[in-house]
Amino acid sequence: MENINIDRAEQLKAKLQEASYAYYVLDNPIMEDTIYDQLYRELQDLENEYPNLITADSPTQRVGDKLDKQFNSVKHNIPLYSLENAFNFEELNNWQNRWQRQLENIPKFNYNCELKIDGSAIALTYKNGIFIRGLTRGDGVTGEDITHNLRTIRSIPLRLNMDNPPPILEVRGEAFLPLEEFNRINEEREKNQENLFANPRNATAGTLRQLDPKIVSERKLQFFAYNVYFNPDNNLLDTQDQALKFLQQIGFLVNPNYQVFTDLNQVKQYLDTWEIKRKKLPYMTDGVVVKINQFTLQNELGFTQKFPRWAIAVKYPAEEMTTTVEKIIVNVGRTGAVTPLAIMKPVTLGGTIVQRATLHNLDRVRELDIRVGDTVIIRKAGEIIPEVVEVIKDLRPTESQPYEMPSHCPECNSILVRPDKEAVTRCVNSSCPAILRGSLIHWASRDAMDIRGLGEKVIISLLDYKLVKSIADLYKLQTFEIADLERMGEKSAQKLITAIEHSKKQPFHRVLYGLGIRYVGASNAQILVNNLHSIDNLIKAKKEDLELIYGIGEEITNSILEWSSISENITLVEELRSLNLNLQQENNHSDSKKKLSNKTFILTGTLPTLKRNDAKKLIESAGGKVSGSISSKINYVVVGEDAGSKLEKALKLNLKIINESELLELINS
Ligand code: 1X8
Repeated sequence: MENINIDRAEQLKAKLQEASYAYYVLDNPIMEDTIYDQLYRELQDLENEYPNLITADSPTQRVGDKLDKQFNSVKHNIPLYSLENAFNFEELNNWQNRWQRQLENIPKFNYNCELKIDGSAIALTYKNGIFIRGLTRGDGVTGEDITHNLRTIRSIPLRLNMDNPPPILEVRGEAFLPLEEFNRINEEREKNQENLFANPRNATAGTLRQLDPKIVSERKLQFFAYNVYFNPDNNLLDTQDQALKFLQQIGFLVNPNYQVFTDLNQVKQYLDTWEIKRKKLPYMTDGVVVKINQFTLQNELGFTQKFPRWAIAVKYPAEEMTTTVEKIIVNVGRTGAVTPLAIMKPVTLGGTIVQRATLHNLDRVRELDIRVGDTVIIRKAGEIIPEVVEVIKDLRPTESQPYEMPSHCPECNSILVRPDKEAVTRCVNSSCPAILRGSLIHWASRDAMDIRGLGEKVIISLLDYKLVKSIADLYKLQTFEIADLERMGEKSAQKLITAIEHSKKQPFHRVLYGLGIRYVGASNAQILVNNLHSIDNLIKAKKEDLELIYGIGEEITNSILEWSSISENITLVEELRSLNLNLQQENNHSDSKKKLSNKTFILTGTLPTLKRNDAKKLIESAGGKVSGSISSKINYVVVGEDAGSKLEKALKLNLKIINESELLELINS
């Protein structure tokens, strides 16, 4: 075994131990659960490969984790197991093979699929039909008595709806906070300057362990029941789906989205469907629990040390992952800006494989102190390329060196400059090949000219073969020229030519954005088009003209003036004109005619009838913008009930404050 594995295992054990202590004892998590799971799995994999690495103190050798003191610890009547995880269909398939191999012959069976709720597992005891005790999962053997808090949950019946209740009946399920309630609680905490809950699961756990049941009852916790045990249940319940129906009958809330299937292909369909649909649910789910439906078969299979053999949790892809840094490189963009990038061991993040993450700039690199060999947490922010959010320093190889930015441009070798006060390092050579490449990529991109089939790889080949030297050259390409490019061919070449030709019809605001004038993003391009109407007016515009436009500040103004003064840019405009691209705004439905055009809004608090998203859509469809942060540039602050710190700031800034009906009047007047 290599030393490197021994070191890694030791580092992982120490880090997991620390995280577990922070979570369970200090009640102050230092790590997302998904990250914990990944590091845990890495350790588990190492230990599987090299069993010598397993030590008695390894976190993998623990059934549960430590308990806190403040609540009474009570032993569970029946232990609560956790579930084995599968992260893809193959692992689900392996699970099926495993349990089937264990049997001499496989009886007729089916699978019951239930959504996995991201909350806290709870065990409830009913004596002669009366709720007498509720425990947290704890370490699975012993839980904490939180009966008084659970009594505040309306979806937990205090008396069972049963004629002859058994002496003891035990129900298992998940307590959770609906997303709307989670947001309300966090808004309130923000108002009171308290720490925010990171996610609904933490908020649920935090609420259940509140010492003041009044606070608990104010937070509208819910409970989905999914298991029931009582004696004798003979002939009543044979399958999991019967148990769910029974739970509903006796007064519990059961998640209605369960379904029974005969084989894994159907299960896969269910997984695929809910991977999308779950995003619309009013509560958090993190996967699907697949259970063998027949209790006789469940009993035959039994449990391992930690898990039932008859159930598995299929987890949806995490938005955060850990991986290791293999290289740090710099990328030169279309403005000459030099962006450091981490090239990492590929991992699946939010369903796609990624191996690059942006490090933004040198300040960020210094702040992270990211080095080759580091274990990092990466996150997908929207649809943009992922970013490194954290370096796990404790997992750093001993011989690592701090990263130094190169002094020269990797593309043209000119010296890089970093003006004082600016975060960005730049290549200022205007004929640097990276600048043309970046301009073309930007021109073809979705929010600009949206030329399908003209991605980064094709653009790089076009440049390699010197087929284009400017944006205008794209419109002069011939099918035969690109058909010869690698992985192209006649058919896709023809398609690409058509797509390029079609892009001539794109409206002026896209052309303007596509030109890539610094600080002129998609929305500024729209503002400029609404006010100036044509490229000629833009080129002619003086400083005073530009600064008069609402939303256009000094930075944009200077950048436009500089751009207009460069003769190559004017030449490009003339070429685009002769190619018949739109260099002025088409008439009719111009945004400037809309009621709220150039008006920026802030929404805060709960509006009496409109959901926040609907209010946003209404404003946007009337041409207005909705901002997330308050500043003196805001035109209207729309205030609802329980408005938080934003209202206070708005008052300080003397902004115009309106309510929902005034907003509707503005839109409809
Ligand atoms: C945990 C969960 C289960 C279910 C839903 N959400 C959970 N978080 C379910 O079975 N419907 S089962 C479970 C466990 O056994 N640890």
